[in-house]
Amino acid sequence: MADKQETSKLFKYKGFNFISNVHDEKFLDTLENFEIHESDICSVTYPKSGTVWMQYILSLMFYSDEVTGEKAKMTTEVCPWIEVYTKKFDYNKFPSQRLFVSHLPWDLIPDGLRKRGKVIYLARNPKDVAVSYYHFHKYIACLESEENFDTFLDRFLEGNVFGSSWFDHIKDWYSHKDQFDFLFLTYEEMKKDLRSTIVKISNFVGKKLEDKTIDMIVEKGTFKRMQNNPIANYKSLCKIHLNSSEGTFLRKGTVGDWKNIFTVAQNEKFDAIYQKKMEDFGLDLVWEISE
Ligand code: PPS
Repeated sequence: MADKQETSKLFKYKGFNFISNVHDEKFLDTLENFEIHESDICSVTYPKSGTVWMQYILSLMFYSDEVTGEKAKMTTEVCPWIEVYTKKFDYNKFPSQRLFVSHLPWDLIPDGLRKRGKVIYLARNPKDVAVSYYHFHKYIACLESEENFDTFLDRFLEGNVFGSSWFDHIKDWYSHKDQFDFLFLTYEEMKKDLRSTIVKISNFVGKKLEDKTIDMIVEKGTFKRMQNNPIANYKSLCKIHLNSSEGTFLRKGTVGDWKNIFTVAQNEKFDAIYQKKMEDFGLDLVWEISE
């Protein structure tokens, strides 16, 4: 097993699980009144749903010169996490077009986003989320990993992870979507047709893109290109902030990887819980696609 350095603990803040060493209660206290600008764009995800992918795509859309080339900045500098305090940033000194990513639940998001700014909610089918999260816990040495997938899956289904329950996250956001200027997207549709998704995003955020810019974003946003790109692959960031040990942040980037790890019993259990929790939620997710 990897060298475990200082293990982070989950802590609850207003009912939602955060991670010590990454999140700070005092900073979280300030978020409710975090000033939101008219042009702010915030991409919201449950963990392991394609956050970093969307972060890079938004960065390329608005700040391609800053995240490409020799002096490129990390995507986190151009499109930071709204809930992670970083000494380096004064968000009010950011350029007028601010971009954010967030894992926050709908009720902890800065209230101003209900009045101005835009929210893009990116969802991923929860079986692939669970598998990605399991590997992430092994990779990130400061997170407590589980002995095996079976015990991790229970933990995930109980919401005993950072981000709490996948079910609550998506249902709460989706059922309150009318409070926000809101676009709902899925990881799977990005995988199926990245170009169309980029066009959808650009229409939503009101950013006109030339065909060649869309081509550039599609090309740079592929899994392989991002995996080999130090600006987008999170390798250095994991080393600094999260004590990375083994594995990789951009791991497989596929739809349906859950089929390689779920047993029949795990799948039946998952489906039963999914059906119960999501029965009133009319949203069809994609569980596999042939690539
Ligand atoms: S985190 O830790 O919550 O911010 O993780 P997050 O970025 O939300 O999700 C990580 C998963 O997204 C995959 N990913 C991609 N898939 C396809 N194409 C591209 N370009 C891409 N970029 C990131 C990443 O590989 C993780 O999924 P898994 O299944 O583990 O590979």
